[in-house]
Amino acid sequence: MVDGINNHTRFIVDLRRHMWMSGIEVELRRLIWQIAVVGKYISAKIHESNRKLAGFKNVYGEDQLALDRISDDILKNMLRNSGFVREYASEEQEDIITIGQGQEQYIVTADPVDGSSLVDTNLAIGTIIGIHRNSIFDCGKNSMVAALYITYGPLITMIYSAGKGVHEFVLDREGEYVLSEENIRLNERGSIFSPGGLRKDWTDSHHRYIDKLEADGYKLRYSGGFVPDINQVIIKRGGLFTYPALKKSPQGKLRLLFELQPMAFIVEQAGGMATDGKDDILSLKVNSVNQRSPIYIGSRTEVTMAREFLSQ
Ligand code: AFP
Repeated sequence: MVDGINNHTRFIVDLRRHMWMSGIEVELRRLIWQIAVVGKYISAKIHESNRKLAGFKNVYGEDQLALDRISDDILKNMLRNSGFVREYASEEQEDIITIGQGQEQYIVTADPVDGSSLVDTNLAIGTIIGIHRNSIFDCGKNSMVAALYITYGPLITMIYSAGKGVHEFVLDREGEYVLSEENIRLNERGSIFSPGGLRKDWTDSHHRYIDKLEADGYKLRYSGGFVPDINQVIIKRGGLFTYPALKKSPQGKLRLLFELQPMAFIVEQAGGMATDGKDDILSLKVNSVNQRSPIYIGSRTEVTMAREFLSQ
């Protein structure tokens, strides 16, 4: 039971209780909990920024940190103090950095504020986290143990998977993450598509694939924020997000480690698929922190169809 009324008593399953009931091991659930708490601080910083993103100078002409940098610092400091994290890799850092003593179990990857260029428009943005046990310079299948993302929209929501299904929590007015959707499963096929990149830069095979989705009646839903765009595929129980190989950038735009692996982990756990057009995203070996990859992610029907079109 999620949030039911029984004998006039309201039972709420919060994040900590849910992870405990799911049998997630203690250090991992504490780590996920702490990252979820950081989401509250990042959300406060988004409000404080009052939609003025980078600023770099405040009204007094003093240097100011961008939202991305501040959020990265908050996250890094929290992870350093957690005692569970050995290394940290972030979109905001050039390289992977050591933050533990060496015996800690986990390596965390982060895109602290994805879609920050949308802040001024007041569209949803998010935080994306991957949690690895082994070296991140492997494929996600071998190294990942959990992933989560937080969406800062009209509501603040957190979706996580630690390999035991995909679950959504909403941050309530008391500051508690309360379970709202348990064991989310994507349908075999959805009805929305979210295609990145400019049409003129698409390859012919990608063009043909998108034409097919349009002809089949898929509705266009693209905000320019990876987190809300993937989130709607998950919450609507299907559909497709793609940021393809472009003629001038065959690796596309999105980063394997910070954006694609965590979302692929979650979507696969929800019964969907994620591919670069040929191979599964989680089977791609990471060679560098800033590695990019094309992506087709969502329901099985659409992702399988993408593979077929791209192989022609
Ligand atoms: P920003 O973090 O610079 O806003 O980029 C967002 C993003 O990495 C990802 O969230 C979007 O899916 C993608 O870029 C959108 O890219 P386009 O602006 O090329 O559509």
